[in-house]
Amino acid sequence: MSFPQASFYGILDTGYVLREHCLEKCKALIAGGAGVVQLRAKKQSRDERRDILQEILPLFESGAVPLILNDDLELALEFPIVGLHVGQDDIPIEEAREALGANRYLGLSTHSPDQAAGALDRAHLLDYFAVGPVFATQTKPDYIPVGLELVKHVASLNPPLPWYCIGGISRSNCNQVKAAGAKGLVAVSDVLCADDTAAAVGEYV
Ligand code: TZP
Ligand code: MG
Repeated sequence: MSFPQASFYGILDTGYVLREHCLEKCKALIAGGAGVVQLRAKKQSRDERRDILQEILPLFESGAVPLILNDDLELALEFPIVGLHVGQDDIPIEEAREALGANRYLGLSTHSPDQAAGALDRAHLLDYFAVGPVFATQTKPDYIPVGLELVKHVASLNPPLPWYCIGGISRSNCNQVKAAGAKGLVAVSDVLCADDTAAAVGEYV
């Protein structure tokens, strides 16, 4: 099992998608060519998150596109094919890896050169890491943007595992992020708020 370094990583974020549109938006992310999909359902209860997961799970059963759950280890463990994404303030990756075992994916958010170095130091525990927010974003308003400088810095380290740039990325600025050395991009609001999410993802891919 090796995690893909896809050109586009999609996030089904319930801050932008009504419950009744989750399945359709998730299908659109995959149809557009997202190489990974994360469910990010921060406002929901675990039961509500489970309900969304159960609905979208059949889309991932072929194994072609990994499904990652944001920050709910216990719920991820209920589903054999679901991986986990954690932030710096969530469960430590040592504990998460121990609980997940070797056969599930684990990703980590990083927001500084030190945190990126920490991800590289512990690359044996991780399947991928994310770097951001690159630009200011309403999706994660309390974070200071890391800018293209951190993208360039991480690219210069030539990470031995997949990594994704995230935060404030849109179809109009993504070329700058690519030019800074990004391998894979995440855009949340830009594709989820597009009328045609699949077409928007397709433009990135
Ligand atoms: N982590 C860092 S920035 C971010 C997350 C979840 C939000 C990205 O959302 P958008 O709408 O693509 O700026
Ligand atoms: Mg978190």
